[in-house]
Amino acid sequence: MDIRMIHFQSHDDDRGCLVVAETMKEIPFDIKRLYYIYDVGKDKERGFHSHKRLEQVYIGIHGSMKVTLFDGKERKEVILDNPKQGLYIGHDVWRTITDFSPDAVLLVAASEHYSEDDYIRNYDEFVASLNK
Ligand code: T46
Repeated sequence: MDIRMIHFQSHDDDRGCLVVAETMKEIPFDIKRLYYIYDVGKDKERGFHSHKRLEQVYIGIHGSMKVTLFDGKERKEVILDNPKQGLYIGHDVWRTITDFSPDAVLLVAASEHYSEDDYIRNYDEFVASLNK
């Protein structure tokens, strides 16, 4: 599965923590878009789609959330609860994000501008796309 955890550089001292993620270093693509998700209600779920070309890095800036990933062969669950780490997700991975804590903030760095054409939002279509 084309996912991996990225460990960011952190400069911690008695003033707090400063975390750095540089494009083409820790983030393995040129960032074209940033967005963030917060204030997710109890038991609400997000995602339920794959992307045809888009690569992303998810950073659990605050609180915690669970990311469930499936590439047609294996299924993985990752808890994001450390702002010093990012989860890289390549294309063709079905993802759902659940179990947001009330204070959760999910920051996403994306390799492409927003395009609805890049989404596969139907699970059967996703499975069919893997066999092409
Ligand atoms: C992902 C997870 C973590 C835009 O207009 N521009 C954007 O850049 C994005 C990401 C979304 N939108 C619009 C499209 C929908 O009308 O915002 C609305 C909500 O988007 P969506 O239902 O796709 O939200 P999530 O949380 O299910 O998924 C989003 C991203 O789409 C997805 O790539 O990995 O956040």
